Amino acid sequence: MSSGDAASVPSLTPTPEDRFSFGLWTVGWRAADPFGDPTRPVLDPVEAVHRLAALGAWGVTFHDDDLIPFGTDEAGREKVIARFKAALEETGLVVPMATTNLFGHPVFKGGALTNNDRDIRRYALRKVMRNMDLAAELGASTYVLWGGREGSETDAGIDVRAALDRYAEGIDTLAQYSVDQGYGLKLALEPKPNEPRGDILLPTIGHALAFISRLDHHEMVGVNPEVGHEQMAGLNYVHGIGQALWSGKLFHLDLNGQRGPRYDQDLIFGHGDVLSAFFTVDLLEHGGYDGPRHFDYKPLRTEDADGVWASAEANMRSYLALRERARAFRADPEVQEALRAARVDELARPTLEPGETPAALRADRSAFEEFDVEAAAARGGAFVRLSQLALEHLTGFRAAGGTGL
Ligand code: GLT
Ligand code: MN
Ligand code: MN
Repeated sequence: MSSGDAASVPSLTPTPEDRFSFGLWTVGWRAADPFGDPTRPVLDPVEAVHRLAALGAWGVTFHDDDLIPFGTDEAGREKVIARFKAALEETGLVVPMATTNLFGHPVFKGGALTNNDRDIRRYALRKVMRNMDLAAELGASTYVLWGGREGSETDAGIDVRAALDRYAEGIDTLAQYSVDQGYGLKLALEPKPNEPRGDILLPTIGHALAFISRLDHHEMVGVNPEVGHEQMAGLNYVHGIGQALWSGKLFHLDLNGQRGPRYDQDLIFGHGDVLSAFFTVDLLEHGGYDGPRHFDYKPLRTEDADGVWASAEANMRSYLALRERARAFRADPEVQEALRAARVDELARPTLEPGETPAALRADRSAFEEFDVEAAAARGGAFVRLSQLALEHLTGFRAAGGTGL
């Protein structure tokens, strides 16, 4: 544990045990934006695998079209897959998750699984199934569905209830396909409020969880929440993934950075709201999440290839630095004392006594008639000290033993 002296400064060098994974579309982003052309050349997925492995990553994820360009014929597809598999074998990188591009081709401009055009919905399902076959073959356990084109720009053109019926039908069909094929793939829905559509269906973690509860195959469908997507909606990511964990639905996640409600920035993890990133890592490390630490970011458009690999490394170093700071925070006796002072532990105690009935509570005079409501109202919450201790740990001004530097 860090005590502040150079010899014991923890390493920020990632290893496969840290379970860091990256989408091929992240490091491979060519940086075209609505106002300008790409600033970087095409990145060979095989090179991406080698570079990520050399940096200490554990896994790589992909959309069908990231690996096999749209329209590639069957022979070409087989060749690409064989090269990719060889790179995985050489490096030991795993494929924990895969997903489908249901947003790039103009055919999906009006949606995929919820397109008004039934033939397009059937095409979209087939496109997903084809890549589920490959995901299973490569050993993935999670299949992500981001419905970026499921939505509308005008409320006149969409029947939301019918769209949700078709969305549910699509997800249940894919879940059934995984069962029928014996793939063992669980599905993870990724919420986003807007962009590229004016409004996207399942805009937040909460919407997605409510939707999942209505599915026939609800037990095999969870969420893949992205930091920036919740923050675009002005929501608290830590609370969002907290509720997903509480629901047993945090199947996977997309870590990145965002600076408030604006366009989807996909910054390096920690390069947006750093205090929220600290509490995100604290929750993941201490809240029972054991899935991949997956980064979904875009290397800045200003960067060349060196900048791309520096940014991949930066995501992992941010996570490791925050993990170390979160551990120091939890280990600090002053923090533990401050947590007790703020009664954080008391919230884990059920409000009713074991076996106490509503009628018994109704009859308990100490809970109401004799309760000193004014004294309770006058008690301070003691949250400021706790919050400041977190900031002082985050900024490195306190060491694990609880001493200021
Ligand atoms: C796209 C989107 C991401 C999703 C990817 C999965 S695609 O890049 O912006 O947030 O996670 O489909
Ligand atoms: Mn994402
Ligand atoms: Mn994003």
